[in-house]
Parts: sequence; structure tokens; C-alpha cells
Amino acid sequence: MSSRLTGDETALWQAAACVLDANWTGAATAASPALYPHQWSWDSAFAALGLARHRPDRARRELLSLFRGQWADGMLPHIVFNSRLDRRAFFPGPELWCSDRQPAAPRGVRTSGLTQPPLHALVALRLHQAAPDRAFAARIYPMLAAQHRYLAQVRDLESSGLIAICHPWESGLDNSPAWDRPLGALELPPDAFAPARGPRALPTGEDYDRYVRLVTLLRDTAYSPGHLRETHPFAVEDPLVNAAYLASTHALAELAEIAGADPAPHRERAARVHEALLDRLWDPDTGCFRARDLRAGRLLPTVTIGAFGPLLDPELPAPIVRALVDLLLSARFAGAAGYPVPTCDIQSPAFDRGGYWRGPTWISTNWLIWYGALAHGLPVVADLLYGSTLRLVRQSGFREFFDPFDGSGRGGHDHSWSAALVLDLLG
Ligand code: 9YW
Repeated sequence: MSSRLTGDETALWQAAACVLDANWTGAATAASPALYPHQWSWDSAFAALGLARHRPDRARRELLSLFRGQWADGMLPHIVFNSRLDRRAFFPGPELWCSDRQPAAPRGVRTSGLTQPPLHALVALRLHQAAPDRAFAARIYPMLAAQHRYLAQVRDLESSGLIAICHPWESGLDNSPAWDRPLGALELPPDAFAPARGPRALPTGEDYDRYVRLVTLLRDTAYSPGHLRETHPFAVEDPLVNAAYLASTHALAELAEIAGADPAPHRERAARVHEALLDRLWDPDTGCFRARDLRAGRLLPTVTIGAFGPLLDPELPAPIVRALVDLLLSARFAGAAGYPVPTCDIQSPAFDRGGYWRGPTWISTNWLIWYGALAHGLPVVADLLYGSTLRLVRQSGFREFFDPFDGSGRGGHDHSWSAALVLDLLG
């Protein structure tokens, strides 16, 4: 803990550290004790950032434990299931994914068959910068390189430089209005039915049936690259996922140097992703980034928090940075929310202040924008994000998400990334 914290900040720091301690399973951090008791991929990356401030030994174990779930083709799954938990602890559990029947999946640990935003190399580099540990860098570099190789070889569906998600869950922003069109275009078999899940059911009904349908299509084709490229009905290039990929590709080049490997291929890839982000996802007519639906061959209409993801690109041209800042501060986002940043354009008909990723403010997306703003030397934006994020947790605790107008807490309590990222913000 930094010695320059005020008394109030010290109390917040300690409360956040207690949440991480309580959610530590002995090998990893449960995303949220009651709702999401397993290890989720991008949650784990965020948890490691907080643990780096509190228990650096655990931060490294957190990442290594996630990579126990990595498949032989490099795919890093979005859930690594805790085998000590009852199989009813979370739906969909291991039985939906059947990783134990996939030759590429690891033995002795069950996982999902999807990915999540690849922030891990960025986080591994930050751990190294906070407490240099060449042995750890050398150990994790090949795993990260394999993760990135999988993304470049299997997920760059149109050889554009960008990676595609094949399920809304892969975006991390599950029910974002950005996915409404491609999800709505999905045909459901007449008997589609998804069992009720856990203590809460969000999102519900037909949306959920569609999520499960997409998983069964992937599973029943053995998660094959050919199915993904040719026939899978959901394939989207998302600006936030690709910005995370780009930031991590830059970090991977630095980690390669630390580990004594060749950084050049990662630098070349980063240059390609940067160009493709601008060519394919920047919409000059509306002055923002949008997700591209590869199956329909067009940009998706709703402007969401994903539009700000490319602030993670260190080479984003200054006029585009300015356009993003104007949009962020406008009445469509921070300008009309007491507790920014809402996850959907407030003026969109799809905006829903209580609807999970359809409007509420989340600590993870706030942290990503804060981090990008710092990198671009935008102190006004960074201070706004820092202040509003701390106000949220002071007022409502380490909740899963928050009402963007009055800051009231929603969803699960003691959410790991809400605590971890506050630790990182406080420094
Ligand atoms: C689900 C764990 C996960 C996050 C996702 C979030 C939610 C789980 O919880 O998804 O299937 O409902 O949308 O980003 O990783 O915190």
C-alpha cells in the first residue's frame, strides 16, 4: 500500500484487499463468490493486477493457474472450472462444453471452449514492471505466445489482422446491444431450451437460448477452425477485444525481449492490427469505432463502451483520440451520467440503466479507459474516471455493476475485479 494514501483511501484499499483474500481459492481468484465461483479469463487478468499491489506471489500464481486450462492449439478458455465445486454451482458448467472430449483440451482440468479479451500479456508485463522476475517472464512467455498464435491463426477469419469473436461471451460484454443484430439473425431450433441458472437469471429467455445454441454449434463441430471460418453464424470483429489484443501484442514483444526471444514477429503483428483497427472499425461518418459483423459484411449500429477500447492503442492518431474524448464527455456517455461511464450510448433506444452490459457502469471498462487515457496524456479524462470509479465503490461497495445515474450497486457483491482494479487505481 502506498504511504501517500489518505485515511479514507487506506480504508478503501484495505476493504478491497479483504475481498481479494476472501475470493482466493488457494490457487486462483473466484470471479465473484456467489455468482461466478470459477476462474474467468479476463477477470483473472484484472485480479492479477490487484494482487500485484497486495500479494505479488499470488498475482503470478493467478496467471499460471489460468494457463493450466490452455488448450494444445493455444486457445486460452474463458472459464477454468474449479473441480472442487459442486457441478450445480454455475450454469453452464463443464457438461455444456465437454472439454474432456476434445483432444486439444488439457487433461485433469475442465474448461469452456471460448476465449475472452486477451489482456494477459499486458498484465504479465505489468507484473514484471512492478517486480522484475525474469524467471516468471521466461515461463509465461511461451504460453502467451501460443495464445497469440492461436488468435492470429484461428481467429483472424478474414486475414485482416483483426481477430473475431464467435460468441457474445467472448467479448466479456455479454448482452451488449452491439450483438443484438447478429444474435437476432440466429435461427433457433423449435425445441431450444436453456435451463434456468443459479440465483439470478441475466440475461434470460431467448437471448440465453441463443447463447447456448452458439455453444452447441461450436461443440458439435469440435471447436474446429474450419467451422469457425466457413459456417459459424456469429463472427464479429470488436474494437474493445481487438484493442486488448493490440495492447497485449505490444506487451508480448517486450516480454519476448525479457525472455530472450525474438520480438520482431509481435511488432509486425501489432503494426498490422493497428492499421486494421483504423481501416475496418473506425467509422469516419459518425466519428467512432463500431464492431464489424463479418457474416453480414457491415458495421453494427449501436455505439457502446467498446467504441473507447482503441484508446489502448498507443499509436492512435491524435484527431481520433480527440473525437473519442468528445464522444466520451458528451451527453451520450459521461456528460449525462452522474457515475460514468455507461456501457451503452444513453441516447440509443437500446440503453437500459439496469440492464447488465446494456447501460450500467462497470469498474473493468472504467479501468480500461482510465489506462488508455493515461497512456495518451489525457489527465482530464483519467481524473474523471479515477474519481467516478472510487465514488462508486465508496458509495455502493465492490459490486458487479452500477446504475450510471445514481451509482447504486447491482448484481453480485464482493466482485473480484471491482476490488482488484481499485487496488490498482490507488496504487
Ligand atoms: C456469465 C465473470 C463474468 C465476466 C463477464 C460477465 C459475466 C458470466 O461474468 O459473464 O456468463 O453470465 O459478463 O464479463 O467475465 O465475472
